[in-house]
Amino acid sequence: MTSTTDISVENLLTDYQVANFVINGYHIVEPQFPADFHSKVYSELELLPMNPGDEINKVIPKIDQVYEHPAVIGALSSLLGRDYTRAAHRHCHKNHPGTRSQAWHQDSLNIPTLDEGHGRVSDHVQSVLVMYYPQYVGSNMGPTALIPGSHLFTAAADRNASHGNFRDQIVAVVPAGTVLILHYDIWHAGTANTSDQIRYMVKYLFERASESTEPTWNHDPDKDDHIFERLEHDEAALIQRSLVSKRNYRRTTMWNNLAGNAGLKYEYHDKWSGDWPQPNK
Ligand SMILES: O=C(O)CCC(=O)C(=O)O
Repeated sequence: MTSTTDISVENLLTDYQVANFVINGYHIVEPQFPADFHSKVYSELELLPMNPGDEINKVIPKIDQVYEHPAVIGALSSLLGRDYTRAAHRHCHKNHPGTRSQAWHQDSLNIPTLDEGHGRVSDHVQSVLVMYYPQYVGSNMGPTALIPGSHLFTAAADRNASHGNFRDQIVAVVPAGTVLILHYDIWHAGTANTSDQIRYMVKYLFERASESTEPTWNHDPDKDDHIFERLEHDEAALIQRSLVSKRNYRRTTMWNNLAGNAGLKYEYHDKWSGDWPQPNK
């Protein structure tokens, strides 16, 4: 759990960044460390004789410093509230050269009988995955792929898992030390490592502990109209037209759940009336 003394205002997200997260389901932080910090983490990872699982932070305590960096704390406080907690589960992915792509998946299991925190929550941010890459990840080094906006859909078929590429998917080609925060429900996958270098990625999970009564980021109520416009119109990955209203409703509900009493007013309107579509020339 964080204490408010760890949180500095300049590290909190802006309205624009929180809207990006609601729309796309991810946010990237590049915490600043001394030049050799991440290469030292990489060297320590290379020395591990086995995967320590949840104990990765005990074996390499430097990794906790990444997750406790003020820039990461600021982003997590903005998305999960200031009293967010760190889950006991952690995992280090070691992708050797030759590792094949993972199947697309959501980490949330959506099994109602499991403890709270394992269901899908398409209108809130209850949990996030936080992935740390101690080395530069090039496009051939097994970057994490994700489908922007896919955290908002509960009806995505399990057979998505057997698909290859999706239109509008993105891959996280990132500098050493990047921290990628993902909504727990987003569809993602590790991709093939066709390089000659090992790609490490360490994953922690963080959870919301309480409902926010006000925005926990740098909120400016004067931006509300602009934010509402973005939630209504910004594309993440292209979807079928009839799903747009459901998506937008979930976006606004997610924003409002984060914003507590400073929520936006959602009103359904028929945006399809008006000019007929024009024939393609
Ligand atoms: O290795 C990766 O980039 C992704 C791993 C992953 O999908 C996961 O930890 O859930």
